Amino acid sequence: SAPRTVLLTGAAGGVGTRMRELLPGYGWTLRLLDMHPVPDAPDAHVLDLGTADTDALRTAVRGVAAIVHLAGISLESTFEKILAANIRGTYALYEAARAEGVRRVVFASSNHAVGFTPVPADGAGLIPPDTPHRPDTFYGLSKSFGEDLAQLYRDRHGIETVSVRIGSCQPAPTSVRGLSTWLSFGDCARLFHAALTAPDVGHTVVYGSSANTRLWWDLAPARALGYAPRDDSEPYAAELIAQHGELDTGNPEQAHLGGEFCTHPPRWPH
Ligand code: 15L
Repeated sequence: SAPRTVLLTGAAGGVGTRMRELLPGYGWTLRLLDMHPVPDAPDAHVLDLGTADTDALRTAVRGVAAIVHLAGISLESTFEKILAANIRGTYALYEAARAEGVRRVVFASSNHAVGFTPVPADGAGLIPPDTPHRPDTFYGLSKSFGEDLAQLYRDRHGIETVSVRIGSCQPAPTSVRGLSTWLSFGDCARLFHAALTAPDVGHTVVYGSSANTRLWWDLAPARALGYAPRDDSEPYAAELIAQHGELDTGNPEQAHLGGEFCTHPPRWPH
């Protein structure tokens, strides 16, 4: 087996594409998986986790030290599509990991697992990872499920997972909400590397953001894994606030961590 080889699922996606560039810089050799062909990666495992046969999936995970699981629908969709891609897909991946003896998963959970949590008032405490699940969509529900699945595989089978409730992993924040939720690509790679290397994580849930001045949730659990974020969205604040106005938690679209996912969720186009 290859101690520094990581299987990256969703390797052709928005976050996966950037992690393909950045994670090798931390010494990881990547094996790639996606339902779509991965550009410039003829060796990628091209399969749909929701429908793949067991043998193909076991072959994809065989011998890796860990899995970074990004694959899935990343916006709201029909329950049936979420069920196949995110719920069955994540189950199938863990089952293959169990069968092949893979010991560590980094799961791309989402703030939308707790999206209906109210934005903390000024001076109130930051939201901790053990706040109750309050999914804001079927998409968020699939992330709540993934976190519970990770706990099950930890307790029954000893597979360790860091569930990272990613905020908004984009080149730059694009909304006033994003000033609180932004995760730069560089910090995302730093956090995934910490989650891959921290000892004895059991099942640990952390938030995934840069060190934003306007954070809503507690990054201490991520820092405890060794994550040292370098970015802060604050330099984008003046322009975004001039354009859109200050955050207004009296507006239902801005009242909860999940933002517009709570009122009119963006939908998966495919
Ligand atoms: C997510 O979970 C989505 O995958 C992403 O597209 C963003 O919308 C992000 O959350 C967010 O909350 O900004």
